Parts: sequence; structure tokens; C-alpha cells
Amino acid sequence: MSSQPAITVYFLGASRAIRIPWLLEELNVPYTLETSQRNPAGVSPQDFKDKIPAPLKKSPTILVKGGASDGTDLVVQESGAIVEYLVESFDKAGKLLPRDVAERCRAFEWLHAAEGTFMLHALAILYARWKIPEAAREYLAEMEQGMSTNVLNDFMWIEGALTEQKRKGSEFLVGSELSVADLMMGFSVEFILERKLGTERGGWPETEAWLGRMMGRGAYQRAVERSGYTLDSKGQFRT
Ligand SMILES: N[C@@H](CCC(=O)N[C@@H](CS)C(=O)NCC(=O)O)C(=O)O
Repeated sequence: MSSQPAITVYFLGASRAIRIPWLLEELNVPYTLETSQRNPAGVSPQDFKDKIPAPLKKSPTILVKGGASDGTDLVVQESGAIVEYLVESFDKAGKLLPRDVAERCRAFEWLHAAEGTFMLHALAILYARWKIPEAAREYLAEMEQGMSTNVLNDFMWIEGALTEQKRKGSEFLVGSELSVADLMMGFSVEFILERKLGTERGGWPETEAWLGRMMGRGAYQRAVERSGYTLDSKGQFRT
């Protein structure tokens, strides 16, 4: 794709949608935001869902005017798929995907682990908190403890990777530059730490320092400013 078609990002407040404007800011690709805050129940208001042109009605979704091969509009849902599409289409200089094949595979691992491993394990805990019947609530702490084993294992993985990266003199999760790994993992780590979803039995100094560096980037800050993103929603986060 040579020219840059108009991109609309459907952005629900306090959500993993932040990955997309952050990436677009890093690549300097123009975009429009269609934003909504969550309703008092913490989910997408119906009028916002009605606007999202994808079957799942979740955020993020993007609409790319004339972005399909036949010139019709293109709609992409799932943050990992959106990241892959945007990088393939607009990162012609290959800034966000390491060239080295082993590093590229590491970046793909994190890209998929962000949702398929980290969020999966952490959301199991969150859903138990929300959905456990009152009569079983006395078992919640024990359940959370059991389920946190997976989250701890995940965090040991990222803490170890970042420790190794630091030893090599890198500030990033893979290679020596920002990549799709950082862009996808930032929200997952922030969300899990912020909501205390199983990480409390460990210490994560390198992970926290990395997250601080990512959140301090100019592109991230611009994305936050434009979208109004914050996770500090007093428990209002819903998936
Ligand atoms: N795996 C999907 C998850 C999408 C998702 O669950 N989005 C949430 C926001 S973080 C949402 O739209 N929730 C609102 C609702 O279901 O009402 C992705 O990575 O995009």
C-alpha cells in the first residue's frame, strides 16, 4: 500500500486499545479516534458497540477506508492482528520487527503471549472475582492463589528476559530497538500489575522499570493524551 488510507480506531476507555494509537504514533501514521468511556457497569455502552463495524464489537477495532485489496473498506479486530496488519502495511522501514530471525521469532512470541498467555491467565483470576457465587466467595482467595501460579510463571519469563536484555545493554524486550513485543506486552503487564492479578508473591524490578520506560516514550504519551487513556478506573475495567 503506497498512500496512507484513513484509519479509524474504535477506542474504549481503560482498555488494551491503547496498543493501537501508541503504535500509530510510533510510526507517525495519521489516525482518527472514535472513543467511548465505559458505562457504569464497566462495559461498552450499546451506542458505541453499534458503531464498531466488526462482529465481536470489542475494542480495539480499526476501519481502514479503502484498505482492502479491491479498494473497499477494511475492518480488523483483535489487537494482535491489528498490530500485525499495521506493521506489515505501514512499517516499510521495518522499525518494529527485528531483522534477525531468532529475534523476530522472540518478538512474535511476545506478540501472541500478550493476549494468549498473560491476559488469559490473569483474566481467569479477574473473572473469578467478578463471577464467583456469593456462597463460594470464602474459597476465592484459595482459588486466586491456585490460579496465580500461571501468572507468576509468566512474570518470571518476562522478568528473566528483561534481565538478560539489560545485561546485553538493551532497554527493550527483544533486540536493541522498540518492537511489536514491547507494543503488545506493555498493556498486559500494566493491567496485571495494576489490578494485582496474581503477581503479588514476586518482585518484578526489571519489568516495572521497562514498563516505566515504555510509558515515558513520547509516542505513548501522545497516544494517552489523544485518547484519554488511563487504567486508574477504580475497578471499572471489563474485558
Ligand atoms: N483479544 C481481544 C480482546 C478485545 C476485548 O476484550 N476488548 C475489551 C476492552 S479491553 C472490550 O471491548 N470490552 C468491552 C465490552 O465487552 O463491553 C484483543 O486483543 O483485541
